[in-house]
Amino acid sequence: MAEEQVDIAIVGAGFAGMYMLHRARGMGLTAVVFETGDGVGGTWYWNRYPGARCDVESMEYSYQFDDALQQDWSWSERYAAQPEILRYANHVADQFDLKRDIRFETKVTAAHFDATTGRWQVTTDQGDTVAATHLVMATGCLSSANVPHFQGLEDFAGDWYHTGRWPKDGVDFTGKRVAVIGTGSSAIQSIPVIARQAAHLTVFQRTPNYAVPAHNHPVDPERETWFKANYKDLREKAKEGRSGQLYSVRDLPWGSEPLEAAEAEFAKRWEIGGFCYLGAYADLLVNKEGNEVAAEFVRAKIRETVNDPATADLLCPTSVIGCKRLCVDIGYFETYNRDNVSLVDISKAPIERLTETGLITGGKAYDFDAIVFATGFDAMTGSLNKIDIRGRSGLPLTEKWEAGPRTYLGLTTVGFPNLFLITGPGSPSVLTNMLPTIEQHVDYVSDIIEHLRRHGQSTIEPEQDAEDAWVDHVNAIAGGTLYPSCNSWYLGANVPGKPRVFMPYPGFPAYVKKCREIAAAGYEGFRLE
Ligand code: NA7
Repeated sequence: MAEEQVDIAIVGAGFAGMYMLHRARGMGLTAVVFETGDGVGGTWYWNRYPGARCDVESMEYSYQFDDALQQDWSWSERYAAQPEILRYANHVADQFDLKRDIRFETKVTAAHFDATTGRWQVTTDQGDTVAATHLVMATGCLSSANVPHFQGLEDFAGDWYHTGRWPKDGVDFTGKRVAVIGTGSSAIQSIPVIARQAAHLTVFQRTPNYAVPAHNHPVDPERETWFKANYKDLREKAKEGRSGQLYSVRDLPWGSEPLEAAEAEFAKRWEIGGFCYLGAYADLLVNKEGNEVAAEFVRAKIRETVNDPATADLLCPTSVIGCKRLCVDIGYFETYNRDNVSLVDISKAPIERLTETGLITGGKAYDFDAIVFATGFDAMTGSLNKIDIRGRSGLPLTEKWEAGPRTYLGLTTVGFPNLFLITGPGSPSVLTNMLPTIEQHVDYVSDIIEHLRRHGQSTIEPEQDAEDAWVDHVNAIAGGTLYPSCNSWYLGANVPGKPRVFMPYPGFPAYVKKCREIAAAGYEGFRLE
């Protein structure tokens, strides 16, 4: 049988893979998408845990490439819940007839660059072998679940779940003794919901996290009408924001107002809810003193909310606020006032092992019917590293990235021609609203492919100097902020043994400008052949 040939092989049918497929078709190219799940949606397909919700406002968390699409779709809440986002992903897939080119329940196991044909040989666990001119990794930043290797996990007789691999049919915790391990965003969203169902919920906390209220509510029809009438301008304005969102970030640096004014500003933003809290001053992620005042304001709110002072103390984070992604919560801290919820501090005595009936920490045994691992992801590189990707001369990507990911623009990497990483390490990605970021990357890749075709060229690969300079540039920017001061997944610090490298690029507008300049200069820093 003749080998299957396509112009573009795309890995992943989340928002990035779906849009890449749509653009490929628009350019008259053949494309195939491989997707492990049995449906579209990527992160929103897998993260079905109770309370899962986007922390970017729904009116902004959507595609903008098609005006009819954005006019047609209506969001029901300020912050959309996972089922609604998954419905949206399916709506887009159906509207643009995407599913016929997506191979579901098909995992890409290897992708090797064949220097003789100049093509990528892609193989899957379903026996596909496809030769593709371009390989687009739309594998997502938070898609490789991090289940810690707890000793004794296989002995546990109850049920266990990871928030990022939640069963499709849901889980009924009614009458059950449940443990949640972790207090990141997934835990902070799921704990209030699980607590309302379970007989008892015990939360095991290694590090407390900052959370600001979502003040979630149904979308006001008048606001929706206004938003849709002004979508074009609003989308453009959002792109001027450092995270590609509309929330207000004042130009003022910390210290430009008296302390009372600063506190009033934090209070005002707390009432608005969401990420705008950190926009009170332009430099809150640079200025330690300002950051500490912003942090202390949140701690005071925690102490005001949580009745038991010892529990409140444990819930108060001490790190820099915003150093880990700020959580946006609905009734999280209040949940600790319930009689059926307890908090166990494991910062000094980690979980020793799991047992048949539960787990042991600090020499004490706890019994459960179910355990929820809200332990996060091997972020940004995890899903790439799970695939046997080999570039020129058979170089494995894992080997090249042994000391941390190295890319040019977070999009390409030396030695791997025509390999494109959508929202890869070294691009703004997780520090932004993912939807516009994805569109910017997919459009950029599409422009590159068009450029190659127009000029009769077949491959693009970054120059070593350009890649080295980019890596240094990202490190220098991150190094000038407070981001590297805590053990976040941005740094890979949550996965034992992972190299500590700050992976996302802070600053969406500067990044987009740089991409444009590079393109205008004939793709400066790239070798086109
Ligand atoms: P996060 O934010 O990485 O949170 C994971 C949590 O799990 C965090 O509290 C971790 O504590 C904890 N954790 C991880 N491993 C362990 C072990 N071995 N023992 C105890 N506790 C552990 O993941 P989320 O899924 O909540 O959120 C990821 C992103 O998704 C979020 O930022 C949003 O953008 C959406 P630690 O802080 O490492 O001490």
